[in-house]
This record gives sequence, C-alpha cells and structure tokens, in this order.
Amino acid sequence: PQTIYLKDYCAPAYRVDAVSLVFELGEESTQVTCVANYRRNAGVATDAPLELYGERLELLALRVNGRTLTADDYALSDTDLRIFGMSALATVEIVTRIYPQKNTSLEGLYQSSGNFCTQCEAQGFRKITYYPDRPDVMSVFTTQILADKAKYPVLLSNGNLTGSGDLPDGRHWARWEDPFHKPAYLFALVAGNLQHVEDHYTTLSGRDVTLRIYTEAHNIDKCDHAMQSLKRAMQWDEQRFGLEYDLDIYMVVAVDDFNMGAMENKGLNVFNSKLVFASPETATDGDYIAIESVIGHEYFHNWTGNRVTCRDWFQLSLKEGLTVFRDQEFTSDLHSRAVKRIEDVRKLRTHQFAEDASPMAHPIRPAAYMEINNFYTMTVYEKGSEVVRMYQTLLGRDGFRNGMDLYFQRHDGQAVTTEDFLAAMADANGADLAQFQRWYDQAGTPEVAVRMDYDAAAKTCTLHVTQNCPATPEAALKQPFLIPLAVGLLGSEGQDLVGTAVLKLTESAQQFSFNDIPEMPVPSLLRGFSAPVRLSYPYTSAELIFLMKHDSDAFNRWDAGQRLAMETILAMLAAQERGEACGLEHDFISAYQAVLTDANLDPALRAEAMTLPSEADIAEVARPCDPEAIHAIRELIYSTLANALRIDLETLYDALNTDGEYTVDALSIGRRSLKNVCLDYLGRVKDEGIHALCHQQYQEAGNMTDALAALAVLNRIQCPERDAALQHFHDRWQHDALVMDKWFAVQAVSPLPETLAEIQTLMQHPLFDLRNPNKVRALIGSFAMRNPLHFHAQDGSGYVFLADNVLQLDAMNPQIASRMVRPLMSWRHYEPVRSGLMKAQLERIQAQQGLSGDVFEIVSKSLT
Ligand code: BAL
Ligand code: ZN
Repeated sequence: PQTIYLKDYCAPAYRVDAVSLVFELGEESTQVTCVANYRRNAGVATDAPLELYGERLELLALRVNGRTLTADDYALSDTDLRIFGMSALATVEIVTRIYPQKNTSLEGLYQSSGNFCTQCEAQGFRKITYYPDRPDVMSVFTTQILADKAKYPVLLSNGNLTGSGDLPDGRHWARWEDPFHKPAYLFALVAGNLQHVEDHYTTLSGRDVTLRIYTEAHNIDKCDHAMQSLKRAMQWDEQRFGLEYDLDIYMVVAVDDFNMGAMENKGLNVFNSKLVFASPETATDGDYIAIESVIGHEYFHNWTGNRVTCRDWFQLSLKEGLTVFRDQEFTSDLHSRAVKRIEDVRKLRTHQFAEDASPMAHPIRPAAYMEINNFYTMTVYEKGSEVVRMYQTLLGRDGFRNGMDLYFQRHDGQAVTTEDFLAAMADANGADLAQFQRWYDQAGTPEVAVRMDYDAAAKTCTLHVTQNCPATPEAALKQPFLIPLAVGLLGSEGQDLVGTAVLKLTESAQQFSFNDIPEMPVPSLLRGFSAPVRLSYPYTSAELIFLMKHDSDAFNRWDAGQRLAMETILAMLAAQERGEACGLEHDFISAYQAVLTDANLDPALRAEAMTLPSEADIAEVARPCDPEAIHAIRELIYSTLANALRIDLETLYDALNTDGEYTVDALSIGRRSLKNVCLDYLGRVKDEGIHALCHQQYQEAGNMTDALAALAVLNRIQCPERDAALQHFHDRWQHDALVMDKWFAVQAVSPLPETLAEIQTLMQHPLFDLRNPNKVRALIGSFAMRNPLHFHAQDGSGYVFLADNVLQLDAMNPQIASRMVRPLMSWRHYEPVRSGLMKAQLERIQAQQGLSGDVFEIVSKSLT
C-alpha cells in the first residue's frame, strides 16, 4: 500500500451539483445506477480528467451526456476510473453491480441479519459506485431504492421521503431526497424487515421533528432509553451551543454487525445495536451511560461533521475531537462532572498515552497514512477532545462559545481544516493561538516537571516548570507546546491559599511566582487534568495523602490517590525484583480506609478512588514490563486492603445493598458502583462465605449491573459457584446476542489458569461468529487487551492465538483484524523473552501473502 501525505493535498477538479442513485436490491447482487452532474472548478485545465474512486465493482455501463464511452475515453483500474475529454458541465451515468451478501468487510453496502445497510465512512462509498469519494466533494443526493416488498418492507435513506409505491413484480420502491450538501461518506441506505418506535421533538424555533428508532421486532422494547437520550441531546445542543436540528425526520437504525460504535449519516444514523438497546435486566449502568453518550455524539455530528465537514481525512480530528468534547460535556452536564472527568482521563492515560508510546504514535492531525481506517484512534478522538478542551480552558466558556459561533458562521456548508477551527477560536477572542497549532502537528505526550521553592521571609512561592516531549516516529525534536496548567496551593489546614490559576506554559523552562503566601503550601497541579500531559512533582506519600483528603479539586483528590498507588506499586515491583519482601505501609491502608468510610464523599467518587491503576496502566510505566509480576503485586495490594478493611467493606456493602427500583440517575449508579467495588475487594478475601455472597448477589440481582459485577468476581475464583453462575447466565441469556457478548467477555478476562483453553472452546460455541465484530471484540479483544496475565503467558501461547485469529480475520474484515493486531505493537516494552515472542508473531503476520493494507500498515510500522 502507498503512503498518502497531507502535503500532497489538491483540490478536486470537478464538483458535483447533484447526484441521483437508484439501487435495485437483489438476493444475489445489487445494481446501482449513479447519475451525477459534474461541473469543472474554476482555474482547472480544460483537459483535466474526472477522477472517480471505485473498488470491487463490476462496471456495466458508462455514459457521459448520453453517449456510451469507448475504451479510449476512460482508464479503469482496481481502485479508480478516470474519464477523459470532459466538458465543463457533464452528466455522467454509471451502472455497477455489487455483491452485498458476500461483503464481509462491513464497509459499503452489506447485509446484517438479512437486512441491507451501509457504512461509508471513511471510504466505503467507493464500494457502491464510482464517485469522487472524498469529503471535500459535497452534493445533494436523491436516492431511489427498489426491493422485494415482503422481505424488505422498510426502505430508508438520507433526508426526506418524497415518493414511494408498489411495482407489479412484488417489489416496491421509495425515493429519499436530502436537501443538504454532503460528502459521500455521509450517505446511508437501509432496507429490511424492521419495526420502529416513534417520538417527536419540538425545536427551539418551534419546528416539529419526527424521531424514529428502527430495529428487528424482538428488540423493539429496548429502545426507550436511546429515544430519551436523543431528546436530551437535541435539547442540550440548543441550550449549550444554540444548535438546532435541520431536517423533519431523524432516524436511528440498530444493526448487529458493525465495525464501529455508530455512524452519523445525515438524518439516518446507523448504530451498533450494543449502543441502542437497554433494559435493566440486559444492560449495565455503563451501557446506559454509553448509549446516551453515543446517541449524543452522533447527533452532535449533525453540526460538527455534517454541516461543517472535513476537507480531507487528515482533518478527521476536526470533527471527531470536537464531537467527543461535545459528548463529554453533554454527559458531564447531565451526570457527575468529576466522575466523567475521571473516567475520560483514565481512558486517555491507559490507551492514548500507550498509543503515543507506540510505533503508531501520530499527531491528532496526522501528516501521512497508508490506510485511513487505522487512524480512527484514541489520539484523533480522545486526545483531539483534550485539545478542544484546552481552547475552552484558555479562552473561558464564553470565549469558546464565541469561537464556535464564528466557526459555524464562517464555514456552514463547507469542508474545512483544523487551521480554520483554530482561526475561528483566535479571531473570535482576539487571541494569538499560533503556538497552539503545535498540538495538531506534533505527536507524543509532553512531560511537565514541576519543582517548588518557598521563601518564608518574602512569603513567595515559586513554581519551576519544564516541559519536554519524547521522540515519536514523525519527529525526534519537538517545539514547546502551549500548555494550560491549572494549579492551586493548599495551606496546612487543607484550605486553598489562592484560587485555581491557569498558568500558560510556552517555553521549555519557566517560573511562576505567587505572592502573599503565608505558609509553605502543598501544590495541587494540573487540576481537572487541564492538559494531556504527564506531570511529575516530587510529592511525598504524606503530601499525596494530604491531597487525597483536602484538595478542593475532586479530580486531583482522585489523582493523588492514583499517584500514591502507582508509586507504591512501582516500589513493590522494585523490591520484588531485588528479592526483598514487600508489603503495604500502614499509612497507605489508612488512606484507603479514610476514603472508603468517608460518608460525605459521593459514592461514585469513592468507588473511583478505591480502584487501583489497571495492569495496563502499570505496564505503561514499569519497563521492561513483566505482566506476571504486575498482576501479582496488584493482587497483593488488593488482597491486603481487603483483609485489613474487611469489616468496613462488609458494613458498607450491607448498607448499600438495598432493594429498590432500578434507576440510572448519578446517585443510584454511584451507589451500585461503590457496592460492587466492595464486593470486588471482598472477593479477594479467602473465605468460602464470600463465594456464597457473590452467588447470592448474582442470583438475586434485579439488574444486569449487579448480576455481572457478581459474576465478574466469581469468575476470578475456582469454585462451584463460578461454574453454576456461568452456566445459569448462559441458559438464561442464550437468546440475546448482546447479553451473550458479556458472557464471552467475562470469561476471556479470567485470571484462572485454564483461560486460554476455555476461550478456544468458546470459539466453537454455536453463538460465537468470527464474522460478527461484537463477538470478536468480546472474546478475542477482551483476552488480548484486558487479560495481560494470560495474553502475555511466557510460553507465547497468547500471542500465537492472537496472530492465528488476526490472519483469519484479515481475509474477511481487515478493519477488525487491524484493531485486533495492535496489542502486539508494544513488543519493545516487554522483557526479552516475551518481546522476542511477540515480534516473531508480527513477523509471521507480515509474511502472509495477500495481507490487507490495514494490517500491513500496523505490522510494518511495529517492526520498523
Ligand atoms: N464517524 C465515525 C463514527 C463516529 O465517530 O461517530
Ligand atoms: Zn464521531
């Protein structure tokens, strides 16, 4: 595969005034007729060919202005079609045949559960017809769909329904017209035997919008939460950003086979069913929150992505970073802001920091790629969101809103770049943000180191700050970033001596002084995680425990606990390495006890504070990495705390284990979360009574959150209750594919010795299907990404298992194969034996004939 560079971007030679598509959906194949009106752009040479992209298409007819082209008029390859001798205005008619029923890549037009659906972002439209499939070519689309009426009674596309009827041969048809200009990646078609739920929303300006969620009949009763979430999202975007919906209808379709979470096609979102269906018995609290967040995310794309889109795919973060920021704010405004911030930062540190430390490190706006599907990453999405958040931190909420307003005012209906976004933010605020551009151009996680001086006589406190960014594949040397560093200073009673100040770091080394500070303070640094950096400060354990108790910034209270835990873990790993005994200090146990028993602290925050850094988090800093040692030390801390705090844990568990109607408000979620953290700890106490307690919770649970939490604890223990609960879960839920994904996933992360053998057996289970991405993620993904103990087994069996599956998957669905291969990417971080075994599997994959570009890019970059 070729590398594509941002610097090579050229504007298209022709634009499309209007495009009309006719789909004749069949059981063997589908015929697509595309009639598009092309117009040469100003300044383009008159002999410029029309360049259209197309893959895996059978070309049946090709006419320009009614004339069938001869071989001299065009050039056709596996990836494109070039038409010569174009006039300035030309109507091009192309008829192609495609095979959706055989399309296992789930890109373009394919079938899921016997229904037709599409996924066109980023470049799936070219698997439907020859077209300028690039985001800077925007047009109005008319779509006519013809299909068997009995099999496919519902026919949907973007925009408004403008006609429908029956045909004499048992087929029927529908015509949809989308008045908004859009790129081909936002096109969607759905045809199937679907039911829908309907609701309405009246916009701020009083327009009525019909809202529909389509699904197969057996899931129709699980759409209410998604519908309520959609209405909340519509209202929130009006209130927070003044943005209203623009069509008369908004449709969401749930499908079982989907590569991503969901897709924001104009007026017709297609969703992974996992992110639509919820009932208390089948969905966890996490599922409820995720559904609300992704329903919001796709809805918010209507403005940030659809009305204003990307000029090219290098600009992906323009819409994704911004829309993730918007969905994070939506969740924060509706639930607990502190808890949401902790969850998001946890995710960023675990996965995005790891990406920055990997061979796939890239800036949020990459300068080059081989396969754009590989760049739907934590960096583009989550770090992209942090970059957007920093504008708000630097400019204030009102300044940020002014920037957003100017961005829409300038660019509605256009395909633009991240520079355009930065310019709108700068111009709306009269701010100089030139240095801020470096966040878009430079990869890597900056390291900010802080030291403090206190001059008691002068009552001056000085922070000495340095920043440094490690080398990443695209650049060894980095220019300093503009970093907003939010800080506070705490007095000995835990009080804030100054309000939170946002320091602007612009140089490699800087000092910031605070006057009239009456006593030596403890600094609270990077409050609210004000920038996506690694922060170091020589805190003592006592200072961290002090911050855990007193910091007025809830995020930093939590973070102080995480720092204390991480430093303790690293010290214990080092002691173990030296052959010394290791245990926990009394102060550490007391600090955890204080958090656990602090009745004034929000239960959700207590649950977060009691959760130790994950094995993956520890692996990021413990180098060379020995996953077995990390697992053992982390378990030792958990079990030491569990035994020491057993009475407190049991008391709290009993207090929280009250019956009541299941509701998904923040307080109820927090209480369940804390209760299940208690159970998780208690599961580490060696006592058969605890097994019975877990089993009892599993059996009596009236909701999936509690049932799954109990199952997860039992799953770590070899006991009859584990087998009984797993069997019961299977028998109860085998009819429900999404719930069974949880059953597969829980077993994939078990620390018990036979786990890999069990997974291999589960792959033969009648409900497992390698063609279904949710199943692959549940079983193979969970094992490789959430079970470091067994994935990194010293005999290399985990690596061989993953490579075998990557090779099989690659032939069916390269996007999913390319996701699954990534745990091997970090082979250089491991101790020599594992490192060699991981590398060997990467080399084995690389040697495979006919490897997809998706997997090739990841593997070749990993081995470079
Ligand atoms: N645009 C791809 C799916 C999403 O980020 O919403
Ligand atoms: Zn998105």
